[in-house]
Amino acid sequence: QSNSRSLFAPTTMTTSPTTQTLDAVLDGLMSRYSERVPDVHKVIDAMIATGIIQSAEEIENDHIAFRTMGVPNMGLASFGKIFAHYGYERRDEFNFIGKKLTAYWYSPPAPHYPRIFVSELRVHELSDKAQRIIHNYTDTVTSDPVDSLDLDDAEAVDRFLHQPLWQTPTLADYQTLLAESEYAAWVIYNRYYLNHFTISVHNLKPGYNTIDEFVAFLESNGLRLNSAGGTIKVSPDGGLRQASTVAQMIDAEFAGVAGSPADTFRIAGSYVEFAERRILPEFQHLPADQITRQHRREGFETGNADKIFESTFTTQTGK
Ligand code: OOG
Ligand code: NI
Repeated sequence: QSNSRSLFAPTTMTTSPTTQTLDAVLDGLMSRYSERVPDVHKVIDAMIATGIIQSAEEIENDHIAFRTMGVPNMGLASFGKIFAHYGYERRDEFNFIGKKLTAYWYSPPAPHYPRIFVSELRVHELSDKAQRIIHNYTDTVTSDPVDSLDLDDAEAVDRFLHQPLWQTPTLADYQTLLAESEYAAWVIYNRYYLNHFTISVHNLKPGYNTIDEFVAFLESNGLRLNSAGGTIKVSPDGGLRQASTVAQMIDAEFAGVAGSPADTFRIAGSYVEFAERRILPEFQHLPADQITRQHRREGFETGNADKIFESTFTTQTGK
């Protein structure tokens, strides 16, 4: 069982059918993601070469993230049902006014699984023109596709998460959306592809277990980091500290218009994030070997997240 798992899949003793399905779904997400984001291997290889870890399985995945389009039959309401089925619980809601996004985070069914952060574009807040473009694609989805998905069939779920939910966009539509909402442009092309996974740094060995030290290590290995609002994003309580790479560019193939050949254009794909969760003040007296996830800063932070979204924005990728 464990040999068949790809990178970062959680190791677990429990073998309930639901857990096995979740393991397989996470495996599928992580393997496709690491194929399309070369920085994943770049970071892991550097961690191994530096002796921070011996193998990728030692990495703790703090959370993974998805983006959705807030239109009927899709968005948070639809997507949330997938991981709820595996025991994830919906937690705090976040509002990103300028970016027109709503997000929730979901806590996992067991502490060795990643948290999940899912956001949704409030499409109805965009200009009529942008709304028309989006609906042109998404209106082909006339019922909630998750309702007809067998969530106990890991292969079906894997296929669903990596399939085109709507027609491939034209480059002109992509660029019109990009000018108004970089998030909209990202989702119209990338759909439910995993947006990022997150390396927990606080359990790494001394010298690398703070975000400042880890960022120094990343920069010395030539990784390009998101500088929006400063490279290290710190929550007001000081407990959640995050950084991320600039999204990797992918060669995207867009639909040809009126019989002309398809257009290829380089657009933002996915990225890698790094998080330090500090021990909460009330647990700071505990010996280090007794510290578990519940003793550290939980959840997410609007101010941090607002800047992390920009990892896929042209202001960062075009730096
Ligand atoms: C998510 C950005 C927010 C976090 O950890 O706060 C985030 C995204 O880029 O879709 O990942
Ligand atoms: Ni994140």
